[in-house]
Amino acid sequence: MIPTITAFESSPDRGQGLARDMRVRWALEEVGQPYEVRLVSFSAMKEPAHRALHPFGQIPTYEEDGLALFESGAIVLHLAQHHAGLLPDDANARMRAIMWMFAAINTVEPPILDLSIVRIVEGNKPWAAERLPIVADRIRGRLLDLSVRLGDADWLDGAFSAGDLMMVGVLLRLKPSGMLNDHPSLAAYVARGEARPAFKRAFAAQLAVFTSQSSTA
Ligand code: GTB
Repeated sequence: MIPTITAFESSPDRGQGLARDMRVRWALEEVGQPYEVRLVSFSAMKEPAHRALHPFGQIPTYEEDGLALFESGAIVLHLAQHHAGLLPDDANARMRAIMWMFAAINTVEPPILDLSIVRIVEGNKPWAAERLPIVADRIRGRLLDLSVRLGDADWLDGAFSAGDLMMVGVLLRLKPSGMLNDHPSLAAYVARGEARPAFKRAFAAQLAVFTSQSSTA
């Protein structure tokens, strides 16, 4: 059975690849697994039918045979465990790649999300101007530590893995801020991820959702 994922029907980022279905699409492309996409509106995401798949009423979700998953990290891990190409064979190296997936979504991503929240959701609060530099400093700290660990390596731990896929997916959200440019090695790391043919196919697929809508609007 071809798996089905869900994505935004109306992409708020206008197809820049910032929504989390991008990571799932990228992983599917890396492992060569064809997939279908069901586009959901913001209101449909909150309906019981979608909440049965995703208790928090969000995208992405993943359905395949008897399995339904939510959480982009869990979906990418599932794909990496069931297909060759995203996790090393060696048990220790495999676990380290999974560790980097957790580091991406649990250590690096939270302050990056906070930056969006303080800018977009809390931007008109009287304390937003004070909070913004604090959040930005937390991001800078994470970027510095990550760049030190990456050093001059291409990827975080040997060959490209699901850990890199998640880390690049998280860092991409920072591109518009210019903060990555303080660390040329990290900017180059993200660019290496974006240069992968699987990334390009995934990016084009999610962009097509937006461009097809704007051409018929
Ligand atoms: N932890 C979950 C995961 O990793 O799968 C988080 C899922 C999530 O946040 N989904 C968002 C969603 O469905 C889309 S990705 N939001 C709708 C809602 O909560 O009602 C977050 C996102 C949205 C938009 C942009 N953008 O436009 O730039 C970027 C990222």
